[in-house]
Amino acid sequence: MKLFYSPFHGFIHKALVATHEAGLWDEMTFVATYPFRNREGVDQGDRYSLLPINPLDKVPTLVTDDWQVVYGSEPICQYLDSRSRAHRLYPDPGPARWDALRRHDRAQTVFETTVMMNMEGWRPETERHLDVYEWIWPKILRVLDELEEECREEQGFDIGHAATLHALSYGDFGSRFYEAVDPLYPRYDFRAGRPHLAAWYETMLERPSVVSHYNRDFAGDDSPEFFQTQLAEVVKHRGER
Ligand SMILES: N[C@@H](CCC(=O)N[C@@H](CS)C(=O)NCC(=O)O)C(=O)O
Repeated sequence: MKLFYSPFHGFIHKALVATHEAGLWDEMTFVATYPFRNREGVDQGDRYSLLPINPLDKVPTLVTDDWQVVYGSEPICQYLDSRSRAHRLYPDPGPARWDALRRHDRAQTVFETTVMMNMEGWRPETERHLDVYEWIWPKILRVLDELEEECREEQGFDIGHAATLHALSYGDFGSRFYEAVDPLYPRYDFRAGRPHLAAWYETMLERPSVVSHYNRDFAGDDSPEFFQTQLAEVVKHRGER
């Protein structure tokens, strides 16, 4: 299997957590893919374009051992979970599953809207749209408050929790590393005033699937040449199917 993903390990990647939790880490070839800038902040243009296998040109994109392309983090996590030989992240159909999927969707929306705010910050300061921040931030704050309530109870670990770690850590990453200064809540700390959420998060940082990559250097080859070799292999095998 190959996982094309952006190797910014300053935040927790749901697809990497799912790979690790499933016990499939050693079977995965991790292919560094920069949709925009690399880790040095240099725009990569189309040197890492996934267009031959994904019309959305987005990471993460998974290629299975049968050369099937699965894109979108949610289908990828479901696929990995279906092959799990360790900790399952998706409960069977029933209330526990619907709750996990609800929390997953909530976190995914927080993540994707935080990406939107970060990208808004790439514009020159005078061209940023304040209404984007005013629309998104109240949703995020309500979610954080709901998380604080939920974390009063003992939590298991399912796809909703993995997605929550992804979203919260990405928000941290955004406020620490992006040049954008949020006009409403610069350098916002989700832990402040939310002790139960803060405690849960700290505990989660010790989970092996998080330790696997979070705040660690990417150890592989992140050159465009390696990316292109891996992509060409996929295109070739798909052409032969
Ligand atoms: N719904 C997708 C969203 C993934 C996503 O937003 N990926 C971003 C990187 S953070 C991307 O590849 N952006 C490139 C682009 O939109 O051109 C998922 O969950 O996988």
